[in-house]
Parts: sequence; structure tokens; C-alpha cells
Amino acid sequence: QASHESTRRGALIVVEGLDRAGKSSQCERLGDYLTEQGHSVKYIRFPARTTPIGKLIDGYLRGSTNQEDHAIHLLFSANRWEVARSIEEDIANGITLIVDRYSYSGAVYSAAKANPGLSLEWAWQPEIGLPRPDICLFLSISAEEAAKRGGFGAERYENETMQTRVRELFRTLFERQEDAYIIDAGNSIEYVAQDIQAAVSSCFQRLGATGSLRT
Ligand code: DGP
Ligand code: NA
Ligand code: NA
Repeated sequence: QASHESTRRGALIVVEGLDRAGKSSQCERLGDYLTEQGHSVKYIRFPARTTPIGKLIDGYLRGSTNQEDHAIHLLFSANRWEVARSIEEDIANGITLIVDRYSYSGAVYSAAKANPGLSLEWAWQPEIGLPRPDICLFLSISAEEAAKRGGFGAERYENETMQTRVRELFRTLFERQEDAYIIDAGNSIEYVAQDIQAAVSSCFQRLGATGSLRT
């Protein structure tokens, strides 16, 4: 059994969601669950704030610097490209990656801006060719539930107008996408965790060849 397990490729699991949807704790739970099931698991998140590009993004998100909308968009994408090769290597080596935010956040947060209003289509282009997730989970909470979960943090984008647009755009994107699941994250932590586990287990049963993101 051990030798069989060691030759199986890992899965690329992406967890997306609104700010305060409980992404981080659900990623942690999923990691524990998959580890118990015998998988080698690694957790990574975007933006990866410690790389040179990541530091620019971090300053932008905290509001200490400003960036032109197209320019910051391409930096977020470049930040994923910086890590693309190591994602492919890990998966080939049998490591399952749980990725906290990915190209979907990339397209959606930029397209949600009022000015200049980058289109979802334009915003998706620099993502084409990145490693394609085997499954994407979108943790959705209603505006009402978001309001109940306490005040937004100080970072850029954490306001109600922006979050409402982000929610709508995520739905648009996920409805077109194969292997994409919208999870109602307004339920209890336990219930949401079970929903995620069910979706991920079914994904492992039909794990095919790796691929790249397309239009
Ligand atoms: P987080 O560390 O998960 O709270 O994400 C930080 C914020 O950055 C969050 O509001 C979502 C946003 N974000 C994440 N990835 C991207 C991206 O690729 N492009 C843009 N414009 N925003 C992003
Ligand atoms: Na956030
Ligand atoms: Na990102």
C-alpha cells in the first residue's frame, strides 16, 4: 500500500471565498482531515506576501502604497506565476496542496472595482496557463451573515459595496467552471467542514491528468 500511495500524484485544491467566510479555519480542518486519510498535505496562500512582488502587494492591501488598477492586477498574477513551478513539482511528488485563494480571487477582486472596471474576461487572461485546480470551493456567506461576523478589517476591499460585487462575480465565474462548488459557509463550522470533505472526497475519486487554466 505504501509504495502505491507514494506514486500517486497530489491534488490541487483551491479554497476561495469572501473576506470573513472562514476560509483559513476551513483550510486547516481540511488539511487535518486529508492528513488523517493518509495524504501528504501542504497549505499555501495567495497573495504570498513575503516574496519581492508579495511585499508590493502587501503594502497595497494595507493602504500604505497605491497602485494603478491594471498594474496591481498583473502583480497579483505574477505572484502566482512565481510559485507555479513549485506547485507542479509538489503535485508530481504526491503532495496535495490546499491553496487559500487563487486565480478566481485574482479575476474577481479586480473586476469588482468601480473604476476603471476591468472586465472579468480581461482580468482572467494572465491566469491562463497556471496549474489548473482539480477542485475549487467557494465559501459563500450572505451580506447579512457577513455583517454578523463583526467589523471588517482595515485592509483595502473590506467594505460592503466591494464584497457585494465580489460575491456576484464569484458566482458568475463558478457557474461556468467545471469542478467548482459553491459552499454555504453561513452554516456551523462543523457542517461546512463536512460539505467540503464530501466535495473533496469525490474529487479524489476522479483525479485525472494535470492541466493548465484556460479561457
Ligand atoms: P486574504 O489574505 O485572503 O485576506 O486576501 C487579501 C485580500 O486580497 C482579500 O481582500 C482578497 C484580495 N485578493 C486576493 N488575491 C487577489 C488578486 O489576485 N487580485 C486582487 N485584486 N485582489 C486579491
Ligand atoms: Na482579507
Ligand atoms: Na492572490
